[in-house]
Amino acid sequence: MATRSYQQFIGGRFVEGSGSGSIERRSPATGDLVARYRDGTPEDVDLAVEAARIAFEEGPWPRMSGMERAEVLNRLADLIRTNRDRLVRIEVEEVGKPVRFARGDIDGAAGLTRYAASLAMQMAGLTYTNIGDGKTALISREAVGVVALVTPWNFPALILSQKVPFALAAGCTVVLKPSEFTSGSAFEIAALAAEAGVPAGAFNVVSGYGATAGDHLTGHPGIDFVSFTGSTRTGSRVVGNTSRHLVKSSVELGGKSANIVFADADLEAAADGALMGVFFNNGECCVSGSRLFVQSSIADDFIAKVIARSRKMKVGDPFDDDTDIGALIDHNHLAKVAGFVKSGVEDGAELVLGGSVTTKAAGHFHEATIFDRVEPHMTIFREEIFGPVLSVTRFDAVDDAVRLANDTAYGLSNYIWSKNIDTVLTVAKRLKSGWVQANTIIDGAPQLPLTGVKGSGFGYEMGQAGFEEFTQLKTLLIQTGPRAPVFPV
Ligand code: TXE
Repeated sequence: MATRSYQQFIGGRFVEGSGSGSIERRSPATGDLVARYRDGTPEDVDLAVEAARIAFEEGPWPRMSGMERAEVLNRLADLIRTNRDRLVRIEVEEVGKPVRFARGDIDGAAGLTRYAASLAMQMAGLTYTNIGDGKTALISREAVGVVALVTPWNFPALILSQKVPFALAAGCTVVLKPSEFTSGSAFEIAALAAEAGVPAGAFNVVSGYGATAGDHLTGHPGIDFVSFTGSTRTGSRVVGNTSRHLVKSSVELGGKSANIVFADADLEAAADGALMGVFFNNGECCVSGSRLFVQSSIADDFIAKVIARSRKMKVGDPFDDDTDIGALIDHNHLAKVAGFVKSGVEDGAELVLGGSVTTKAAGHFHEATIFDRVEPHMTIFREEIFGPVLSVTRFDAVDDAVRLANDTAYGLSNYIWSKNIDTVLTVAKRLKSGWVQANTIIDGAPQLPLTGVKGSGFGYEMGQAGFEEFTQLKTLLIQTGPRAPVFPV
């Protein structure tokens, strides 16, 4: 595939944009120039917000019936499916993720879009007729308005699909700022949305850097709601931006999830889960199970099993169907991951597998890496590494597992492996995270909301709750018949 060049997508068509700069994206696996995006300026953002505002106030999209919006979104889901190979290729080239995971992302994007279409038809309110003589109250659910969406680089098409179709289903209009590393699929999907019948201005994409385009967009006075996915640090800045204009926001941020294996678990399944928890998507995943807690009575054997399987992880060409771990997003991130590994060694954790930047191929690769005997004071226990690096900690009692799991600034997801339903339920209730999965890991469906607590943010993605983020309630109270005077004459 030749180098792809994208202009800004504003008002239903590709436009040059106001700035002269461009962002070059090189494949993190090969170094080849794979894409060029415009270096979006505040003026580009202003134009996109204006286009979205006109589309919201005057355009057909918010006024179309739920059925009509659902038809358009279902066509978009079909188009994502028919363009699967192209979208997969873009994700692999720009992100460096293994192709089999990229296929799952694009299928997931189509699935989320189809689910959002079904919600467009379910947008309903509530009526009260029991609040007094002659009184009727109608509580209606309305589109929140023009929404700003900011997405990260680890699942470009998938995470935008956790936001865009849900916003469109509600009747909102959208300005999306994708990551400066991986903007290709956002432009491709915006063009497909136009082909599916999303009217001009209802879905705009502006590429650019976070500090310029992203910051201007999330602090824009013309926006009614901001949905952000990214780092905790940037999320906190975004919430600062939105608070200036008292704009509602939803922020899905980093994580440091616990993956807890009890002695009575199906240990084969749990071992596979341990690998999935840390190596899926190169470990560049907010819901990674990057802290593995193993009950002491089975620890030696179980950890040996996990190490033996991890040794087989194939690191390299992300286009190879057999590759398990592809290239990390860029050299800075690779250096950051390597820095965490160094700190693990210096802090006294036991490096039992890997630990090096791999020399197997050109590009930004890191070996599957495992540390045993990791303790809570160590940096690798506390910080989100976002790479193929697993921390293992042993525990004795259920209480210890819960205490260790909750000993983090984050609260996005946690995982439990046990055949005992009492253990599963009592531990799940005590874990401080928006998401808990038992005997499965990094699993899900469009119907299931994702949310964080603590440093992992707030607000919902996906599910009915994720849809409702893009709506607001309006209460209409009507008096029919005579109203008792408050100041009788
Ligand atoms: O994230 P940023 P980065 C974590 C992960 C990773 C670290 C840094 O630990 O190593 O964050 O990644 C835009 N106003 N996650 O630096 O900066 C930016 O352009 C508005 C977890 O890439 O948060 C991009 O579109 N927007 C995470 C998006 O924010 C701004 C996924 C994310 O970038 C902005 C990614 C600003 N001032 C990283 N500055 C997850 N939750 O899955 C940047 N951006």
